[in-house]
Amino acid sequence: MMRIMNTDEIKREIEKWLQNYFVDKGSFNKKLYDAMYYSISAGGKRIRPLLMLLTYSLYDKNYKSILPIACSMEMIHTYSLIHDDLPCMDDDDLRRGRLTNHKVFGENIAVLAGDALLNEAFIVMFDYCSKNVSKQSIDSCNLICNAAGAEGMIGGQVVDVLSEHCTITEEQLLYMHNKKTGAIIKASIMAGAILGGAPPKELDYLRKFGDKLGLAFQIKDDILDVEGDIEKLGKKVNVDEDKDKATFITLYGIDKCKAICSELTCSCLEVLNNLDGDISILKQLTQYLLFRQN
Ligand code: GRG
Repeated sequence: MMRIMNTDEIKREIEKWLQNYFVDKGSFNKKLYDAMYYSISAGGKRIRPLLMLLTYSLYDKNYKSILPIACSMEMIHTYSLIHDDLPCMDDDDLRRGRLTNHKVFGENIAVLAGDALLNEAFIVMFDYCSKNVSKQSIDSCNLICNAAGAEGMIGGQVVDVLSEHCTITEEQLLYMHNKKTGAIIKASIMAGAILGGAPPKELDYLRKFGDKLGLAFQIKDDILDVEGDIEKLGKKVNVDEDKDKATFITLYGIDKCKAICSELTCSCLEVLNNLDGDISILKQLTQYLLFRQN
């Protein structure tokens, strides 16, 4: 009998992999691992690894074989959160329901913990590639590295930093969010599909899905910053307004943002309908992201 997968089961595997990875790490540098593990074990929705594993599962049910790559994505994401919270960036003291990394470990260790998580992600990816030598593994890791870099997440973050207290165009705002948030989400989806051996036509559909989902995710993030609950979010609200940041809310207003977010979600579901595999869990996750409270 075929076992039915669900997101809770996959999330448990992600948590287990991450926990095992950090067991008994470090000596004189142990504080660094403590700081890395503090932020990575603080929870979080694990959307990026989940998306990667679910997309992979469309083509190969043995999703556990790519857990290292999926978890390296979570390492990259967590590094970006640690750095984003630093005093020189957003200067936040609450993240994932806990004090931010620098509030607990100090700014110097927090910077290094972020750096080390990014490096650790590269180590995990290289290790996977050397054990699974194939064009798919190299292409997917290459894609992830690009999505995290100057033409991806960091590129978007730069526009975010430079646009504080400024008026920016719709084009700049879209660039900022497509890169800062969208690039890593899309790369998770595409890397999963490439590793699973998706045919080119399906890769095209998943690229479209990734673009739309990344944008919907960021607009929802902007909505939650205005209407969310600090307890559920595990981070401060009204941060964008306090920091005088350009967001989708400042550009379109909250009602239009909600409408765009719903339209994008519908469009994501339509794109998924073109795929041959069992898209039911991917659809559930897409809808959950629209209605999420955190
Ligand atoms: C390199 C100095 C330096 C800084 C990098 C790139 C960067 C800092 C920050 C950008 C990352 C960022 C905060 C993007 C916004 C994306 C976003 C909506 C993050 C929250 O993601 P969720 O909701 O969080 O998935 P959880 O906690 O659930 O994982």
